[in-house]
Parts: sequence; structure tokens; C-alpha cells
Amino acid sequence: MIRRQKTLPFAGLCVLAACSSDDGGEDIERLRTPTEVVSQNGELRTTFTVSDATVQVAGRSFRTIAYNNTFMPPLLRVKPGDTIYLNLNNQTGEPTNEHYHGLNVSPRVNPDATVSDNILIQAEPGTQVNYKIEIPPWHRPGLYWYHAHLHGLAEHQVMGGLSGGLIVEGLLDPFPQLAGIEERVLLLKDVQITAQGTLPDDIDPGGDTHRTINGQTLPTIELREHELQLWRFANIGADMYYRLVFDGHTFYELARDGNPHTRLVEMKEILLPPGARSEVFVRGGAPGEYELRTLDVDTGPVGDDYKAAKLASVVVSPSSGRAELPLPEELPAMEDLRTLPLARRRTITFDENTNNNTFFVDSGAGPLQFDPNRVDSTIPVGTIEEWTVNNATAEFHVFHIHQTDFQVIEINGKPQEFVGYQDSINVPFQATDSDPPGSVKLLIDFRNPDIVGKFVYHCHILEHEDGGMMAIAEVVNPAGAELDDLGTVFGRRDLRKSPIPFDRNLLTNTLSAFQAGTMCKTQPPARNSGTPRTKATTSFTVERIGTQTAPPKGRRGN
Ligand SMILES: [Cu+2]
Repeated sequence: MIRRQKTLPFAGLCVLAACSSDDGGEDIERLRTPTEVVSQNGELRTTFTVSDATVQVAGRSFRTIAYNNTFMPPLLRVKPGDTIYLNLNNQTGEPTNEHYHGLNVSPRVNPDATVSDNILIQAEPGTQVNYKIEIPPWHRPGLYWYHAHLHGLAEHQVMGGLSGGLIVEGLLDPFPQLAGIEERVLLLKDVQITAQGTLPDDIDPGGDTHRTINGQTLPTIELREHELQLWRFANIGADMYYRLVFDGHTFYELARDGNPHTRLVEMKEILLPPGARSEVFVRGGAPGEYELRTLDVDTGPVGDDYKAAKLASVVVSPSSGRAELPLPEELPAMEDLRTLPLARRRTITFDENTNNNTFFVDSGAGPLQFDPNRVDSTIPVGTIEEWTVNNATAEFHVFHIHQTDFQVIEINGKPQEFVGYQDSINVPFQATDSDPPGSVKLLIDFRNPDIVGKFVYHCHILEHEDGGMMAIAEVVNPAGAELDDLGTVFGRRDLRKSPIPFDRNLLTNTLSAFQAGTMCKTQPPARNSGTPRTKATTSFTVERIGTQTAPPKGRRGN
């Protein structure tokens, strides 16, 4: 179903025609909401065909791979309790897959051979994967996103366009007095385009880029004096940071990463690392034209310098004369995880070798590059854990964990007030070799039984993730300790509630797909050696599900 496009009448946009874009965009245009696909009767059904495509970005032709031939694919809208049936049909010459970023859902393969939010499965060229994502009825409302998450190709595929928005409805339900206020989805997606109209072979995250909102360059956003609007920002690009400001205005953040806050957080600027979302109220100031901008972000001595840039014009028109809607004073309570028993403390360290651009996570067994066949952290379901995430490098990294959320309790040793949860956090860099590493302390919630299985935590700067800065978490069910690998993949709960007969062949094929593949050689970081800026080499041998492939392998030890 395609939703209506809501626009405010506004005369005078033509006077803005003097605005020019150093990105090459020429047309002044209103911000558009992406095409929407909305769930019906508890189900959202759609097909994404991934194919070679020529799309228009910033007034240029860009040859890339895209979902359904569009740089900005549909915004998916679901309600808590809904099921997403997404058929990913891969018509390109390279493998791909789909991650449903931020959703608290199963990471497994379903008993009917559909796939839940499992990034260890991929669609080979010419094949498809049928995703079935069951969103629990208690799921927190907010802005999420989906994107390709194939180790070694994630940066290229996401920057090329394989990312879009996803909303779990209900964020404003606690505030009936705000029903019907204007809601703007602002999906920030940057892309580098060569003179030949393609992505660079070797993306330098700090290279010249086109910044778009909902795929548009320098759109115009309309707002009235005193009007309250909900702006929903998501950074759905590959590597870039944003530091958002709206000149002359204040943001009142009510949710982060799809997690409602316990109180509004007043902000003049929003730091939005790759993958993060921020949902804010804004109120129109005096009539006039303003800029929505991103400020300069320097990610550290060996990092990238993202230059300040205008992202949109905001035109505030005179008040409609209607009564001003007050900001909500009370937000629903959330559980402060500090009040719960702690099962375990861990230290996770991000490390890197800047000489050959290789990236590592130390989960307690030394600095290692990603290996899909190794479990780096085993976690009993039903627990809260405290993770100290260290950054032993001279640039920012972004800690993100799949399937769940966390509470940030300290940043560089400084206690943090509890205002809600998030799924991504910037980890400060180590200032000098003699300083302690940059550090964040998190309480991570592993209580949801739906998340039993294997999933990943990683740096969400996708260059770093592709270069090895990712690790596997396995949430296990101690009561199911006798389960073999099949049970671990599928989860005892699902086997019990499965409405279809147990199919051993299906399970075996899926398991072999799950186990196959040596994606990254594990090697320790060798500082000050190697050649500069060489991509980690990667091969892909994980098979799609549903085909007869390699014989099933035996049980692995952890
Ligand atoms: Cu990183």
C-alpha cells in the first residue's frame, strides 16, 4: 500500500531558487517522504529485487546496485506484533543479504526455512532469501532501518544504495494531544560518485561525497511559526558521521535508536554516528528561511574529517493562528537496568592496524578479525551484562549490537544519566599512546528469549566492519544445553511452536549454509607494518539456504 504524501501549501519557494548546491543539485524541491509499504492485518509483504540500476542522485546518473531500481527504497511501516515477509531477490552478480537494524527479533533461521534477522545467511547471485521477521507485541516504537550486511561488501552495498527506513508505529501514542502533528522522516544517505558515474572501487570514507535526505539533494522543509513537528533522523549511510544543527532552533529528542526516552532531551546539535537514529520535536521560530546543517566532524588523528555542509532549507511561514501545542512534560517510564542483578562483566576492545587498514575486536581472546565460525562471546539468555567497550585506536568507532539494546552508564569514566536505551554508541578515541583507551560502559539486555542464537556486534563504520571489526555473540538457553548445533540454530522454542513438521533435510541444508565459509583469516594486528590502505581480502562461500550444497559438517567446539 502506498501512503499519501502530505504537503503544506506554501507560496514563495521560487524565491529560494538562488540556493545553489555544491553537490550539483539544481532543482529546489520540497522534502518528500519515501514511498511507503505499510503492514495490513498484521503482515507486511513485499519483494525487494536487487539489481544493477542507473539511478539519479544529486542530478547525476549513478550506476549502482539498488533495491527495485531506486536509490531510496520504500519506508516500511509496521506495528508491534506484526510480521514482515520480505522476499530478497538477488539479480546482481554479487551476494547480498538484509539486516533489520535495531529490531529485537530472532537471529535464527525459522523452522519453515524462512530467515529471521540473520546476517550469516546470504542470497547468492540469481537466488532469493525469504525473510520472515516476527516483531514481538511489546516491541518499542520508533525509527529503525534495514540494509545489506554482508561482511566484506557492506560498505560498498550500503553506500551504493542498499539501505532504507523502517518504522515501528506508536511513538506518539502516549501523547494523544499531539495526534496529527506533522511527521517528517529524514533518512540521511551519503554517496561518493566517480567521474565515470560509479562508486569508487576503494572508498575513502573521508572522500568527496553527495549528501542526500530521502535521496534528495538540498530539499526544502516547511514549518509554521510555533508549529510542533516530529522529525525522525536516521543515518543510513556507510561511514559518515553527522552533527546536526537547525539554525535558530532547538531539538527536543524523545527517542534514540528506536527507544523512547524517559524525558525529553534538549539539544542544540545531534551527533549521529553511522547507523544511529534520533527522533526529535522541533518548533517553528520566527518566519524566515533557515538551514538544517551538519557541522564539521573530525573522527580523530587517524580518522576522517567530515566537512560541514548544508543539508536542507527550512522555510518557516507565519503562524496559522492555532493554539500552540505544548511539548509533552511526562514521557512513559523505562526500566533502569542498573536496578537489575548483573550476571557478568566483559571488556571488549576495538583495535586496528592503520598501515594496512585491518580492524580487530578483542573479546577476551586477543585482537581478532571477524570469523563467522568462531563464537566470541557466549551469553546465557535472561541476563543483563555490563560491557566495557574500549577504543585503543586514534579514531572513533561505533559500537553496535544486533537483536537488543543497551543502556550507556559511563563514557570515559563519566557516569551517564539514564534517559533510555540505544543500539549504537560512539566510542571516543584514545587521545595519545600514554592515555587510557577511549571507553564506554554499557548494560546490555539479553533477557528477550526470542534472541537465542548467533548474531554480531561490530563497529558500524562499515569500512571497519568489512575490515574485520565484528564478532559473534551467541545467546544460549541453559535449559536447552542438550541441544546440538541444529537446536542452537533454530532454538528450542521455535521447534516446539512450529506449525509445520520437522524437516531434517531442510535443517541440514540450512545448517551447512550456516557453517560454511571462511570469510576472514584471523590475524593479530601488526602495528607499523604492511602497506598502507589495503582492503582486507575476503571470499564468500556461504551458501544460500534451500539448495543442496556441501555435506553437513560436524559439531563445532567453541
Ligand atoms: Cu570503527
